[in-house]
Amino acid sequence: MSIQEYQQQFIKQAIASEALCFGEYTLKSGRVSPYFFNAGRFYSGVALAALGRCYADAIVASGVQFDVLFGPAYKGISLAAVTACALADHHQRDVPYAYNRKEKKDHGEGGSLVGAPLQGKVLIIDDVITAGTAIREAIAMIELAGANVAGVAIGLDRQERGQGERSAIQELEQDASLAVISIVGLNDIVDYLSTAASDQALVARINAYRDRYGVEV
Ligand code: OMP
Repeated sequence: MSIQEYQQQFIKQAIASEALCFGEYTLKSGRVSPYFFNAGRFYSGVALAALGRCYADAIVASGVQFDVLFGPAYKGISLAAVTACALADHHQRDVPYAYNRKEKKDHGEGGSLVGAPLQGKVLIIDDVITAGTAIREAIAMIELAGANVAGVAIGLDRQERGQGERSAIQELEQDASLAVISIVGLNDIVDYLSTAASDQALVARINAYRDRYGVEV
């Protein structure tokens, strides 16, 4: 499928905000990657609003049905909030949202869950899944609250192998039968960069990384 308008907007905004950076980055896995995605860099009102629209567009395009959004602490919290706003402003959908605290409060409203009650089908909003550790924790929290996980929406699918031949995303889709929605995958970024003649050396470095660690998509 050709790249959608919201996907192009996402890549443009990510590069402009330096949320998508190119260089040499050592990942949690120890792999040295020629690019890194850091959603924390979407830190202005314009960038966040654009990001929320991209998540909302990707979610609506996927057709995944859900009742509540859940943003795991920390980065998922603001992502779920801006997505809920964009669904209301641009898709006429008033969706409740919730998030967790990393540390339980024993006073005030108490507990570690904040916002809407976790009921029905829950869509998790996060930035990136690499090994899937953070997402598995969020899934456990939702199930403990007695709700079901409808799926996960993330900004970027790095499309690289986990421990085995598949990516953590493919494992979630195939083994846990979850819908994983990503605004873009690495292949979209490569397609986007390939159109600019000045980026050919960068594309070559990313392709070399992809040959070494990438999965079939
Ligand atoms: P998992 O919990 O292993 O799925 O990985 C998510 C984490 O990957 C994030 O919390 C980041 O620390 C890290 N990360 C990025 O944020 N962006 C990337 O492009 C790559 C990584 C990474 O280290 O793999």
